[in-house]
Amino acid sequence: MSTSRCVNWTVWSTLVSALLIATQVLAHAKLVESHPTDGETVPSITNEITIAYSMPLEVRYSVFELYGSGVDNRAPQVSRDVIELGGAISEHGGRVIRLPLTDVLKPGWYTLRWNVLAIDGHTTEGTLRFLVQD
Ligand SMILES: [Cu+2]
Repeated sequence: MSTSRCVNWTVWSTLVSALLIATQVLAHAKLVESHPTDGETVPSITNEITIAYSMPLEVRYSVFELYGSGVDNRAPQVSRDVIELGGAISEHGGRVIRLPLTDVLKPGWYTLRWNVLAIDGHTTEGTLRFLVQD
């Protein structure tokens, strides 16, 4: 094999590897839809948070935590106060997660932190912030 063919093969295999890695990154579970949406203002009667992902989750190994001061803070800061959630309910084969709230949310900003395991074995995480109006 000539030197140029060797170089071409190296470049080609590097490109293929890069593409495979890119495809795997794209295949991770991503948040595709939610209620509330990030940054949304919602009425206090909201009784659950719903999140849809791009691929099914292993809900038992996924963590959802809701933080909020419960006071009327106007800045979307992350509070240390954890708001109790009911158990996560998985629907549509694990793509849609419903998180029932056990209590009426007081006005103020809330942050949902999620760290989920998808069926492809990869974990992804993110936050969702929303404002409960007076
Ligand atoms: Cu993945």
